[in-house]
Amino acid sequence: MPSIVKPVATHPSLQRNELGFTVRDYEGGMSTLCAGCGHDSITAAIVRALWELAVPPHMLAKMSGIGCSSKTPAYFVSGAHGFNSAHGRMPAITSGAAAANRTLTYIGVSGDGDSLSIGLGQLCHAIRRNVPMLYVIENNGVYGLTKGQFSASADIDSKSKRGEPNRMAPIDPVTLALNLGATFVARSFSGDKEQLVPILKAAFVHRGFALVDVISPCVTFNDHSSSTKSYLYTRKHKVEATESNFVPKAQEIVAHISPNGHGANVTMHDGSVVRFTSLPANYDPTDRTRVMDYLQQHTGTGEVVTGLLYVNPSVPDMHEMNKTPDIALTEVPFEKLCPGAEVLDKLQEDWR
Ligand SMILES: Cc1ncc(C[n+]2csc(CCOP(=O)(O)OP(=O)(O)O)c2C)c(N)n1
Ligand code: SF4
Ligand SMILES: [Mg+2]
Repeated sequence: MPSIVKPVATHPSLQRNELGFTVRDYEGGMSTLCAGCGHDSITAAIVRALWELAVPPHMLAKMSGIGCSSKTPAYFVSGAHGFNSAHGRMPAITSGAAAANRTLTYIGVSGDGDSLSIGLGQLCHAIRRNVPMLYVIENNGVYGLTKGQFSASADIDSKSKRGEPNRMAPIDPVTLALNLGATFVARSFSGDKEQLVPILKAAFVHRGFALVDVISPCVTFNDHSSSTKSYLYTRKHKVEATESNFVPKAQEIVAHISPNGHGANVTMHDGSVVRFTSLPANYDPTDRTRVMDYLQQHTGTGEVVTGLLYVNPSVPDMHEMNKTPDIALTEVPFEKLCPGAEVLDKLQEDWR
């Protein structure tokens, strides 16, 4: 229990969403992270996105592994379900929870260490299965919680706080996800809430697995002048490849003209729309090959390519692939869950 607790009183002038909740209803406990940590800005963006989407707090499940980043779910939506799993095991726990209850909205918050080192296999299989969840990587290039060792996302020649250069090639979660067939892939920056909130909203409603890699500087161990995951470096080298906003299904979509004359609308499975207001020439956010070509051209340039980079709302998710019941297992009548020895014998016979 943190020593400082947020006051429960809410200012009467605070705006309410369609469920009658204020943004305060989507907050969590007081953060115990270092002041200025990028992870806390991501928390604020998650709170905003959930409030704007009017997700009922009790219908949200917050999942995480181990790391400073994995502490994040404690800091938003106190009224949600939550499971803080073992290091790198959040995807398996989320897959199981979603299989048992598909009616909840799932968000997993992980770190670059949690996701790209110990949990790399878990992440890959959650992508392959198209587990219906928003998967946020709070990417700072280090293991913050264990005092700043390089993680697998550290760039070649990026230096540690003590001045040692990293020699190993990084694993880029965005290209990894695209290679594995991910159906929603985005990258953003903790310092850009304006870009991050609409991306998170689209990711929440996406059918299947939505990966959002967020550069999130670690002020204590990796925010110095020779780091490529610092605030300064990211601000200087951030390139907004795609600009998009999120239009909920009830709202009218008005025509738009992008600055470079190139935009697109992508209708999500629930009827809401991602409106791309600016895209690079010849870029199609629904064409995996073109997106991968674009990223390949920008690899090794030092640029940090951001935006909702790829989306395909038409691929079946884990539930459709496995024909899971529409209701939570707890709601399935006992006779159906346990149909008796005769029915099970017949089932086995059919498989012989
Ligand atoms: C099985 C296991 N191995 C190692 C650790 C030690 N450990 C705790 S957090 C962590 C890495 C965290 O890095 P990251 O996921 O990037 O999170 P950050 O703290 O940077 O947000 C490690 C190696 C552990 N807790 N459990
Ligand atoms: S050590 Fe780094 S990642 Fe962890 S809370 Fe502090 S600034 Fe954030
Ligand atoms: Mg980290």
